[in-house]
Amino acid sequence: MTNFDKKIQYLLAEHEALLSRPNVAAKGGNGIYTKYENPILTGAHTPVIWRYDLDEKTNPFLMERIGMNAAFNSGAMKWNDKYLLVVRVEGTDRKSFFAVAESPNGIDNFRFWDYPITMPEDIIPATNIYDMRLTAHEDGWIYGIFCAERHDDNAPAGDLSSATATAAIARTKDLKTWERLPDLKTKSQQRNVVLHPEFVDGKYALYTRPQDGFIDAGSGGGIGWALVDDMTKAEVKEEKIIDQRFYHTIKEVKNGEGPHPIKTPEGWLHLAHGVRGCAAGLRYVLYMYMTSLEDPTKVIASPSGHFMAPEGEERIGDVSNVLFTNGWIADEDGTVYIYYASSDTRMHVATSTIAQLIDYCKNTPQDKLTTGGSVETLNELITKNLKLINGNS
Ligand code: BGC
Ligand code: BMA
Repeated sequence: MTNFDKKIQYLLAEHEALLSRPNVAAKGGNGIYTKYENPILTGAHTPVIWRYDLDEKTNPFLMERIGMNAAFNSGAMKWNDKYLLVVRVEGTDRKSFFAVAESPNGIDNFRFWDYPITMPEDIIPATNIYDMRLTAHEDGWIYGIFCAERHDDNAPAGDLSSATATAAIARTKDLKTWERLPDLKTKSQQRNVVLHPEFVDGKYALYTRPQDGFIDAGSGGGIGWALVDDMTKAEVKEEKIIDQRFYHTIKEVKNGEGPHPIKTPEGWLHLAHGVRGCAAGLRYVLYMYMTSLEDPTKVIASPSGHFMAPEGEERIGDVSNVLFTNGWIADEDGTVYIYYASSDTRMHVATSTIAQLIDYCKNTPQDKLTTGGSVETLNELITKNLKLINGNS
């Protein structure tokens, strides 16, 4: 074996060791979900054949030629008994693209398919695409809705940062070949648009997130809901805000639907992100709510505060202090695999169950929106517990 071949073998063995590393449940926790010790995907998990030219003639130093910076914000679904993620992979060139990674058990051994998704650009090409929400709709198609970002050409000359966010739509039957549909027509810019899995009154239903500008959700109000006749020419005519933002909460500045909600006998379970601003920038956390089966626009449970927030190494990355989610999988046995990214850098999994998440939503106290209200809620629990502890003595 030549020295060059030995170096390749070493590279492949290191990569395989990373991919096959078992993931174990982290100790402790809050009884609501279990986090795991290792991230499930990072830039280093992307295939060696994406990053290295393995030809000694053209790459005698065996250097990385195409750097992969991060693997985060992934859509998720169960597919042929595998736990499958449509990952936002970001190259060192800051362009993100989608690539499928699959695992046999949902918590480790995630492996990327050989090729990333080549998303057709026959509609209007975008500069960057990211954060796909996957929905296997009852019409038989799997839809991917994602953000298409383009430079805002109305910005003053020299402003190379102003951009526009639009909800782009594609559909597939096999996750390999995608048909691009026209972008969602809406009055405002949109990020975080998610397709509900069922027809509602014979129409497609979308969770939306109207925003005043590229970053600013402004007068948008919160997570919206809109019915659409046809996904091949989707247009939001009327938008109703179903989950509002409030002053001095974890979703004061922005919020957005995560993956599509999970149907349970007690209502639809929703996972979303909430954002507040502080001296360190924007802080992104995850929160939950439930809507009614009879009227999916009606919120029936709204636990206060964050469901999950960045902890330990999750706090640090390219965009620190961020947890973001756009994928979860509910298994037949009631286990829920929550796929979340930390700090725009890496993917993690946490597990819970439908029963625990319903209990969390229904029995976590609601936010009374003031310190006085929070202390009142706290005192009620303390008094109840003290009676339990001292009651029979
Ligand atoms: C980034 C997104 C981010 C958005 C708003 C985009 O350029 O790629 O990750 O959500 O800006 O900050
Ligand atoms: C956004 C999202 C995510 C990202 C987050 C933090 O607005 O759409 O892509 O994780 O910002 O940068």
